[in-house]
Amino acid sequence: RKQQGWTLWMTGLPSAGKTTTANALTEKLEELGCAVECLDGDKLRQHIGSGLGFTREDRMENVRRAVYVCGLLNRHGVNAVVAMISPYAEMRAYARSQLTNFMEVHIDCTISECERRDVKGLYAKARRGEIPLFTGVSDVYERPENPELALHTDGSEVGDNVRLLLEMLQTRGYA
Ligand code: GGZ
Repeated sequence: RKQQGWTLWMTGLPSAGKTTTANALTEKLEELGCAVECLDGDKLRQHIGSGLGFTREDRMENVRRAVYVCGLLNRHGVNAVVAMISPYAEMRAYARSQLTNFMEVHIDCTISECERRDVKGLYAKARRGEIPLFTGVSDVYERPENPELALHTDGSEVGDNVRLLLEMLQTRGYA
């Protein structure tokens, strides 16, 4: 039987840098010969999230599906790097309860910096009142209270954050 994999779960505001950090880490891990899959909320919504919106229930269902996929991968020794807003403490606690070798990483960035980046122009739309449940503007983001790691993306380079993530994985014997 293969050894059980791990799941590294990145949570944070829209435009905080989850996707960038997750992709950079995944690339690095692949170079190191690690079996890893990156699951991005935005992509998951395109492929296995049809019909899901942004109500609490729909976000919970979105996370539930991601957790299920992570469980399948981990069971076969494939590790998972997840990048999802996952704004509610309850859904992150759910992920933690379902997965073994689970690590929660807060991709922390001030809302003003996220809003300045506004990768897809959604903050601007939300400010104009055009998105009723937009995380950080018209919907809550519950900051993680006890994440395994918190990374700042305003003022730190992606490469430095990847190094910190690798250190955490190595400390745990995961990489
Ligand atoms: C938050 C939204 C919303 C609303 C569309 N609230 O930065 P993006 O654009 O590419 O990634 C965000 C993505 C959020 O999907 P997640 O699956 O990560 O969210 S959750 O974990 O809460 O289920 C954003 C876009 O979808 N987007 N409308 N109202 N983000």
